[in-house]
Amino acid sequence: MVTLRETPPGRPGPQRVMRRIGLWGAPGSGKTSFLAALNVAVTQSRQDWALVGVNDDSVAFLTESTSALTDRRRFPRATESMAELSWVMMSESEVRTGGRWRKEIVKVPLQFHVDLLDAPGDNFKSEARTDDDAATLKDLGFDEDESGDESRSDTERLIDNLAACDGIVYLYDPVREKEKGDAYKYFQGTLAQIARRALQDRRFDGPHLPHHLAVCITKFDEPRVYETANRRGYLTVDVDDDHMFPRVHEDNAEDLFEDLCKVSPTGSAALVRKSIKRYFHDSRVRYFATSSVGFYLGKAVRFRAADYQNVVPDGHGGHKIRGAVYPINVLEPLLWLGQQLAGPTTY
Ligand SMILES: Nc1nc2c(ncn2[C@@H]2O[C@H](COP(=O)(O)OP(=O)(O)OP(=O)(O)O)[C@@H](O)[C@H]2O)c(=O)[nH]1
Ligand SMILES: [Mg+2]
Repeated sequence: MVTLRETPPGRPGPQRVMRRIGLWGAPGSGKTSFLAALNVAVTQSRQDWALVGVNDDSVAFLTESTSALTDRRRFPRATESMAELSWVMMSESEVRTGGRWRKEIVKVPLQFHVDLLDAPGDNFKSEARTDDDAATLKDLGFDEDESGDESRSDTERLIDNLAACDGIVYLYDPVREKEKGDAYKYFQGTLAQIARRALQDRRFDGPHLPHHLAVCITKFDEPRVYETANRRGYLTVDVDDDHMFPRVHEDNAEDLFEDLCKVSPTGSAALVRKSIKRYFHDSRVRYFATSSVGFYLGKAVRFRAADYQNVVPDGHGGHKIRGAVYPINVLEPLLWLGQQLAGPTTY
């Protein structure tokens, strides 16, 4: 475990948020790249965050995947087996203390745990279920989907873990959706299983699941995604960003998701959107346009719309990263979830 800085006597102790955050997304949607970019995003952040692995495997993942992205400029390989990662994100938060007459603002350490499983996306595919499961799912209004159950135990562990989380990062890959139109296949089965577990544990909040959901539209740097956001007028620039990288304002990210749903050849993305609306409380969902690698800068100081593509074909059927990596909205979804789950900060 991580040792925390001692808080002076009489001062509020560290705010420990021991909440769990899960990761969900179809194969190739960018889950491992997102995690690999997190360390870079933390380092580049203007806020003082530190990301620390709590066991050897988690430290090794941080070191190796970050160096693959930044030094070798390679994406991680497709995930073949499930990896358990456990990190602590640490910063400081300002807290108001004191009684009615004497108020003081002090800085206290803030930390939250990110425990997650990085699994091959295939585990999220809809699966055949037992008769009991089928009956419960039917009661909840879900349709069944027939497919194999080879990796049942890994899948069960993954879904149990996701269901027990307080916050979930769901990665939606608009590029895959445009080509394969199968987002719902990797969404509905998992959602049904999470719902079943929430029902068993009496965690439903009215008609809604109790989880907070950060929906990340991945590969925002990809021309088809970037140009859609540009055409719709969703782009904005953070005034504090020296490189002036475009972003989608958080008020428009949901609109971008909706627009991208319309180009799905199967209409599958629209079903994902409907399910999110139906099963998650509006106030617990936020959309982000995310890129793990960001835009190409080269030797320029500022973003150039004429030459922004940071991911190009490697000549062997894969992709390589052209220049330095500037993750966009990788840290932010986790911070948003961390803040939602932390509760009020006033003592
Ligand atoms: N343009 C762009 N492509 C990305 C980005 N992130 C991932 N990719 C592409 O998507 C591919 C798959 O990314 P992964 O991170 O392996 O996806 P995954 O969800 O972990 O995939 P599985 O482990 O197979 O389930 C990468 O090899 C890249 O080609 C991104 O931020 N921008
Ligand atoms: Mg992976």
